[in-house]
Amino acid sequence: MDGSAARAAATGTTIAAVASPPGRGLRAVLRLSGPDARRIALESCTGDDGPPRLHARGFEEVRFHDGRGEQPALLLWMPGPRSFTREDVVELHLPGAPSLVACALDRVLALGAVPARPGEFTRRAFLSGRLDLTRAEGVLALVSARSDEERRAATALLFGGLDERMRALRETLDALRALCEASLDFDESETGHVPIDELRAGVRNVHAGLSEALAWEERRFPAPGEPRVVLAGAPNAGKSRLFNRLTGGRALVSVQPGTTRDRVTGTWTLAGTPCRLADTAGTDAAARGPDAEAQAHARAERDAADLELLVVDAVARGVAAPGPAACARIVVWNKTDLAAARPRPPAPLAELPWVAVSAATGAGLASLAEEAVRALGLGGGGTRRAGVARELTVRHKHSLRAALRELSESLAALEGGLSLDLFAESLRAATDHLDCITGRTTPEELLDRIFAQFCLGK
Ligand SMILES: Nc1nc2c(ncn2[C@@H]2O[C@H](COP(=O)(O)OP(=O)(O)OP(=O)(O)O)[C@@H](O)[C@H]2O)c(=O)[nH]1
Ligand SMILES: [Mg+2]
Repeated sequence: MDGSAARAAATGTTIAAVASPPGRGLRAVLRLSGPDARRIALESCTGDDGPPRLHARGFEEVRFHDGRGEQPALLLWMPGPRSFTREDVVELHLPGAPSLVACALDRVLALGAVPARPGEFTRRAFLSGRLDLTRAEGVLALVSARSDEERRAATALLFGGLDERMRALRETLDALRALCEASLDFDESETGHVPIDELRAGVRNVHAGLSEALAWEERRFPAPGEPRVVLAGAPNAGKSRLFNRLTGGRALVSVQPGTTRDRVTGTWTLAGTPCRLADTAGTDAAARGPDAEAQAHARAERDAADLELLVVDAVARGVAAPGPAACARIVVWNKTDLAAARPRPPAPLAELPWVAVSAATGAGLASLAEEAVRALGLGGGGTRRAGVARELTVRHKHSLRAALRELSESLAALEGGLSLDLFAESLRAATDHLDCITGRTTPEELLDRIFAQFCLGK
């Protein structure tokens, strides 16, 4: 068990949450972790002939009693310490009807479980030493990944690419510090040997290892590119005319719905930051053939975007409620120069941030830019609403660079006659930077911030 295990607090509570996405589905997963998980399973479920067997060999068919009736369920029993959290874990796979799932959750809470906070299962895995912080971040990055690139970057973390490197380097640093401290106890006249060369060579090795880890991290997640903004909305809403206004581009504009097929990209500069703006085909669920392909391209653009501008025609009737967005979204209430335009969007849209504009006259575009700057966090202060993955890599690189700086400075100081005890101190400081990456000494507020980004049930 490593150092993070030492941080494990005996939580005592048993947490419960629905671990499957909200809404209807074939199955919903209710997850419990903690000392009462077993008792709650025994009290809420029955098997063929009496209580469930809890055999830890895969799914067991049971009936779950939610207090009002019973539901067929599959029960998965994962006793600690071999479970994800190292606590007793129970998963109940239930029919994916939201009302049944809500009843089931109520029932386990009534039996003594407490609602899990977002990311609390993973946090318990981290606190019990099951995962270091970088692997826990891998879980987070994987569930929030929006592109193949982000998925690959997340699995590299989850499989321990950074954790293993940090572990090996930390061990070497510990050994070097021990050598320093042992040398302090003997003076040169007694032993005839202060292993300066050995220390120097060892620290150079760690320095090289850290540089390799930084290069790995840079390869894993290349420097964040420019913010990506996508124009989306129904055919004919005015996306291409707006695109041309914002980028000075020449996308085809026509009264004919379905004009844009291939995505077109250009640069929209916001608060001095060049952003990649993409114009896409108008959303059409009924599209077939090449149009269906254009829809797939548009979807991929939306999935990889940091901000979606949902362009809506202020004259058109029967505006559809928007589906879920993968990123921040602003409603662009367009064509407000026309006499028939309604002044504001109807209910479901007006709940989102919205701006009234005219792509024809340019009215409202300054407000749109302000709103976009805010949504992307470009105005200073705010963090960009870009993928979680980008934020994590910034954290890793910051600590790796700090450790590298510490070692370079201490090597230089050693040449200048730095005492061994001060040298040992600076090795300690470099170790602290590594521990901040893996979570041994990560401040509690930072852990809170990281785990708060998880979704419920993870
Ligand atoms: N009056 C007025 N007309 C506009 C405005 N924006 C777009 N239009 C017109 O609306 C029609 C459709 O505009 P496009 O920009 O091609 O619309 P689109 O959303 O790109 O359409 P698709 O590519 O078919 O999805 C064109 O005739 C535009 O000139 C506006 O703000 N005011
Ligand atoms: Mg268009």
